[in-house]
Amino acid sequence: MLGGELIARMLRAEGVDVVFGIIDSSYMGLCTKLRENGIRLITPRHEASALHMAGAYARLTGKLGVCLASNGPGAANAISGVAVEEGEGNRVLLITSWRRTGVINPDRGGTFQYFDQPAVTAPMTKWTGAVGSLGRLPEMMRRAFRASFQGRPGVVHVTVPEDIMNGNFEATPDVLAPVEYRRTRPIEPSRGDVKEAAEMLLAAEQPMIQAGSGVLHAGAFAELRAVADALNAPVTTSWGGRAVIDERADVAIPMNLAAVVDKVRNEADVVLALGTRFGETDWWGKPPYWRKPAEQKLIQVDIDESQIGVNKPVTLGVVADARAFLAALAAELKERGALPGKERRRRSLDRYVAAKEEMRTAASSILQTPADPLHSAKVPIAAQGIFGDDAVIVIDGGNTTVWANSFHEVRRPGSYLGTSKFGMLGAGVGQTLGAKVACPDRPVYCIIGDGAMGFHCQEIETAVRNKLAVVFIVLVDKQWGMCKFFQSMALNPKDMKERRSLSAAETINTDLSETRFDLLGAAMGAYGERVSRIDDLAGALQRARSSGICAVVHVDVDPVVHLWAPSLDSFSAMHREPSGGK
Ligand SMILES: Cc1ncc(C[n+]2csc(CCOP(=O)(O)OP(=O)(O)O)c2C)c(N)n1
Ligand SMILES: [Mg+2]
Repeated sequence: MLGGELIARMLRAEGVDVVFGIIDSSYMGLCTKLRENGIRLITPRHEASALHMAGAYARLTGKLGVCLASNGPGAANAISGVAVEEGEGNRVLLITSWRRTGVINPDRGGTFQYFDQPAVTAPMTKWTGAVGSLGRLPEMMRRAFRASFQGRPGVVHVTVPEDIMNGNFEATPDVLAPVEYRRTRPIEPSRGDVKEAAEMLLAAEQPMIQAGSGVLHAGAFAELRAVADALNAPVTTSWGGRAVIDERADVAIPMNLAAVVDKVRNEADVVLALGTRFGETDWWGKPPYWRKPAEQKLIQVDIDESQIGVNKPVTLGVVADARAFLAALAAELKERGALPGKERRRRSLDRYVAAKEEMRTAASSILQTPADPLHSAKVPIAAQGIFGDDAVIVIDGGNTTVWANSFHEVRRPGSYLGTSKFGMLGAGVGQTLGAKVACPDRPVYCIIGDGAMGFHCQEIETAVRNKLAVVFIVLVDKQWGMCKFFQSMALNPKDMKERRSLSAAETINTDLSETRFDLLGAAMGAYGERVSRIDDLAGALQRARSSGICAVVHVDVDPVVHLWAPSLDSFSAMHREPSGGK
């Protein structure tokens, strides 16, 4: 058996049915054995896209996202994807080939297509392993799988020299079942932890839930709703955890309604945090965005013990899978029958519902603008109308992301992707393709800035070739909009506020020339349309959707209005240390 063939069989045993990567002779032993092991190979045009495709696929399916990159250049191109997918916390396994064992580690001197791949990725990944001999290949792959399913999801990298990848085992090694080498059941909480949490939440004056990506990875949507509804507890989310709840629910406090989010976090005396780190986008869990730790108890549930109490002191730290914990807590609450204080908590919830309504009404006043030029806020609304609530939306770009986040409403859990921890321009293109592979029967569309689209627009061809009928909606303001806004405010705030925009000559390299993304798409075999008027938008999106192939809709937005995206001041404040009391 070839080394690569063993890898293919081990992938199959792990339930892998798709791999993203660009072919190369250095891992022929693997690529030639994928099909007979029931594994589809989807080939992008850039290795970073392979990582983003695998990451999106993993996030939406709960399975392992596997990708390949070849020794030297392929691995080098994969690096940005490694950084992003690790940062976002997606369960990605990267397999790279490496040059033959005789000339590497260290470089013999002038080795072709060589760099120290594992040394580069080791500090960027959950685990990196370099296979040193054919005999240890099975063990190293098992280590990689074990690491992939341990703790917070992220990137695992295993590099396999070409002579091992394409070399022959003398005796055929056994392919074990996952249960024989790693934990395959979710980590259950102890009964004591669940009881204590229930008591703390029921004794609370005002409990709340903070949900992160951990809820998403655990697929704990129904359990989250059951607990939130039973307690009448409002649910705020991390940016990455946005898609855990239907935002129309009374208990849901959407992240784009920042003033209500702050209010809830300041009023709660007990917080139940699930699979979330209180990172920078959650203001490190600190005042004035959260109530003072001395007045706010925290129950933190995480699958990864090293995350407990890192940014915010805990009252009760629980190592458990979010779904297992929520299911046990829901059962515990049900067992207790009529819950004390539920009516009182309902009255608080009513106040939050009213505050949400007020903010939404204020935000929608922005839409009472003339039809031309086209207002960026209207694009996500029109798109949601055409693609429906079951679609997967991918959001990418600078201000484009802010506009889309502000005016899209998540109505079905697990329907939203972005790079909330990295803000990686262009990653959305690969994510969109990965999402369609994961959810072939759901519409998948991406709202993306013209700057962002430029990073990976070659993947339109990948979508066409692989018959992935996704729709890219490119917001064309002919600028690095978000950078232009912040730069203009820094260089000349007075004129910027008066004239609402500075010219190219007054700013530093923030303007782009026009790219006709509709024609670019058409050149690669996609359906393309250009829209400049709001009245034409819905029709164009509908035609793009029904084209049945990958489509690119170029949308000319008002470049001045586009600069003034909502809440940019709070985005800017987020980069500084919050300065509240203890
Ligand atoms: C890969 C990458 N490079 C640079 C940046 C810094 N950056 C943040 S927003 C932005 C401008 C984005 O322009 P565009 O995609 O056109 O979106 P717009 O703000 O115009 O809506 C840049 C360059 C980044 N986030 N990612
Ligand atoms: Mg732009």
